[in-house]
Amino acid sequence: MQVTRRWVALSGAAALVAGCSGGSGGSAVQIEEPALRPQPNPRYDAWVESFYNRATSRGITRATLDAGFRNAGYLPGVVERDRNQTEFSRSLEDYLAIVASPEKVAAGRSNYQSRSKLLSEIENRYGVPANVVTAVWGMESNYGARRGNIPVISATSTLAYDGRRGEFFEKQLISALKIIQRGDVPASRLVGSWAGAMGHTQFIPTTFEAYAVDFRGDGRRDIWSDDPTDGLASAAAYLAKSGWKRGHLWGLEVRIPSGFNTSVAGRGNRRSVASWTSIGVQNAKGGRIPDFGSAALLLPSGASGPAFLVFRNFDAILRYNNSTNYGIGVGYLSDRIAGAGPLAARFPPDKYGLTIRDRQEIQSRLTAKGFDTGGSDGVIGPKTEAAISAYQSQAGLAVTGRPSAALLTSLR
Ligand SMILES: [Ca+2]
Repeated sequence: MQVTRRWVALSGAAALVAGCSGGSGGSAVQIEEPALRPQPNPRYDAWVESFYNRATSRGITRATLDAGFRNAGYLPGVVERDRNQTEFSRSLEDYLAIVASPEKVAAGRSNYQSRSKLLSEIENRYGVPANVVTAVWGMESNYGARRGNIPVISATSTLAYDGRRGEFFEKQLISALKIIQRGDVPASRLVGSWAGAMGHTQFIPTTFEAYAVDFRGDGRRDIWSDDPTDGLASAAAYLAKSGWKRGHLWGLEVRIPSGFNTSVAGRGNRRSVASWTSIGVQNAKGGRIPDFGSAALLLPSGASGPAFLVFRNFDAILRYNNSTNYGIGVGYLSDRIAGAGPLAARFPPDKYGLTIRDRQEIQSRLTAKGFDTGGSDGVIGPKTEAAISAYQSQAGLAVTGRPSAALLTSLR
């Protein structure tokens, strides 16, 4: 993870972790996990005292510091999460199955319609289409359902004190205090993820400072409220400042001819649309490829999987989170929200030689036999692996915890 990233840590991926932090947000939230309640720590207290001096020299008043730290404290659960972050990359197929699941698409369409007036006002002002803003909202906080309820002063001061990424989190802490000082939100409502990502669009404090907007001009930039107005406008403002071009697309799914030289794929190789079409790249859903300037060809699952041609607006999305999966996730979800169907191309079999349908069948058959896989989305996670192991053990098979064609046959 790069600390310079605007969406700290898991961002879009936060929505990928079942039961991840978050919650209903709002002001009177209950933190149930004991490790996420402040715990006595004299060394943390001493650190806070020394921090007071540094903060004062950065323009934070004593009154703001007192308000900010009144109910703040050391949160061991936050350090635990910071230590246990695992760097792994999901396949695009798994990623899209989660971030653009049928439920997420349905919820996106419903919000896109019910918020259409606000979203078109935002689109008019910043030039970012309503469906794209809605998709970012879905990726970041599941349309506001997972805004996070961990006090930001506690979380960022704990991580600044802890020191593994101390400098970065001290910057976040200073910014968080400035937010309180300016009166955007009272200290009691300054909540977010364990890593300090806040509100509907999970801005970290420094990003909030630089990009959040007060859309209706009521004097407060409130991305925490149940009302998503400022949150959605802030996401659009951020995309616009990141170079989003009004009227252009993020990209689209394309088809490549057989025998295509895949070495031309990758974000680093930009060509004109005419140049791509001259070597056989076609719109996957028929018709011509719209021309929004130079474009890169992405083949995230190799030559036999879905192909994408991405324009400059794709790079604007990546300013949020510099991950190709994230960019395609936002783009694809935004298309689905606006009414498009699923991808035209199928994904190739996974490393186990299984298609998503095979994996879904394994999950539903395990579930029917009483081994809980936590759903049948075709994504093999720890729950499915445990269910496979339990089944294998009961059936007298070698316990691998891994899906396979033989496992599927055995389940049938
Ligand atoms: Ca406002």
